[in-house]
Amino acid sequence: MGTIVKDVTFKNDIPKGFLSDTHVSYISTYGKDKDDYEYCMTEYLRLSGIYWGLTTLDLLNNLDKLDKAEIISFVVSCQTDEGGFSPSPRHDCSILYTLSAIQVLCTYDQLDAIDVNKAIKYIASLQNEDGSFCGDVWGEVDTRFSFCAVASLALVGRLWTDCPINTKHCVEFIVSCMNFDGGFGCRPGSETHSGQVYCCVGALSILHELHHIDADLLGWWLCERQLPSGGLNGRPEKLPDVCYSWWVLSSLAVIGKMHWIDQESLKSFIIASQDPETGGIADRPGDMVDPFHTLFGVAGLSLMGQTNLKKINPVFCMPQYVIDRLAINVEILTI
Ligand code: GRG
Repeated sequence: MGTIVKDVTFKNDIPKGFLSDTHVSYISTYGKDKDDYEYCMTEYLRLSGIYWGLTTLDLLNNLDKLDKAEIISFVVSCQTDEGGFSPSPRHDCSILYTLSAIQVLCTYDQLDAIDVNKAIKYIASLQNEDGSFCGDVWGEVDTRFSFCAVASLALVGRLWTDCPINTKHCVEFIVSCMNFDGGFGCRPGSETHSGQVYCCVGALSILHELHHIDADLLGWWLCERQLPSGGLNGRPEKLPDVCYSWWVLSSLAVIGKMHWIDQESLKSFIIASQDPETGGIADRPGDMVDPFHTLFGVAGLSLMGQTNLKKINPVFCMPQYVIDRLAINVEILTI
């Protein structure tokens, strides 16, 4: 008996090309009806949703389809007394939405609209003695939050000048989450997961500490994520999902191993996950689309050089021109 691979098969009626215009229309009309059930049910992640939609439209060269003034005033309304950002007004703040707020404002070059110093103090207040970060006042520790802290501080220009966190301890904590397979988990001893790999590789890249990584070993583990359908999974024995086109591929890009996977079959998987009627991209072919998977599908295609898409930065998941404007230099390993 051969190995049983959990994977998906394509039906005959899948889209053949990249449906740029339908994605512009899907994202630019998303949330226009504030009473829409799906829109109401996603209030708890709205600010990240705005980042996903705005970044997608920018990559698709259609940022002007959004109401910039309305978005900036919404972001401003999400800053709480603690200095951090909540996903929507009247929710608790967390470091996740603080990063999203900063990403949105940096894209619009409007950081001055918020109290940046208060946000910086909030981020620094979440660091623990061992260098790890809590996500919010409730205390959960996760390497995602280390990435959010480092990326936010880099974007507001406070990582290398007047840095309010202990970066040495931050790096030590991230390195303590590295596993025998070259990957990273949420905390020391936790299973490697591609999402956490993205966060740890990204944070180390921003901090210019990639020498801690075994690029060959990690590159091998990341390439093992590709299934016969061309799609990537987040860890062994799991189904492929378009969002890993970002978490896995961007990590490979940072460690200089993107050419190790079959990019043509990954492109086909993303293309097959589009909905030609509504626009947008789903987690896998035939499923319902959403703004999260639409961004990470489009971002993956941008990394692979899809024409008519702006170039994306593999660490910040933001258009490269924004990172250039901020003069941020991430570390990228060469082949
Ligand atoms: C700037 C893009 C960007 C992100 C900010 C929050 C964060 C930093 C990164 C999140 C990375 C992460 C953990 C991604 C994984 C998301 C995901 C689909 C998790 C699902 O996990 P499981 O276990 O799914 O439910 P699998 O696919 O393993 O079955």
